[in-house]
Amino acid sequence: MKRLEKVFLTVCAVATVQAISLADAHASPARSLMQELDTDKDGLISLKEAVRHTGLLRNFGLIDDNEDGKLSEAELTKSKLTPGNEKLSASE
Ligand SMILES: [Ca+2]
Ligand SMILES: [Ca+2]
Repeated sequence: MKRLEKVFLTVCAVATVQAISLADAHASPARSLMQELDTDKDGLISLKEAVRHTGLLRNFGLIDDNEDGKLSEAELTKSKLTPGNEKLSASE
């Protein structure tokens, strides 16, 4: 019984790790940045929040399409200047 429990727990752990890495692989760069930098969870990355990410900060003004001083996930998704979006082909 003990042995079986151990095997079961190991299988669970492996499945969890696989699920996490799978989710990571599917997460868009925009989504990852939002999760990483949006510390106040308002769904926008402010200039203050972007300070922690130099690559994003450098292009902040260019990615901020509506110039409200904050980056939405939509703005991050469509801009090829968003770190991680380089591989996506430009659609313009
Ligand atoms: Ca925020
Ligand atoms: Ca904006």
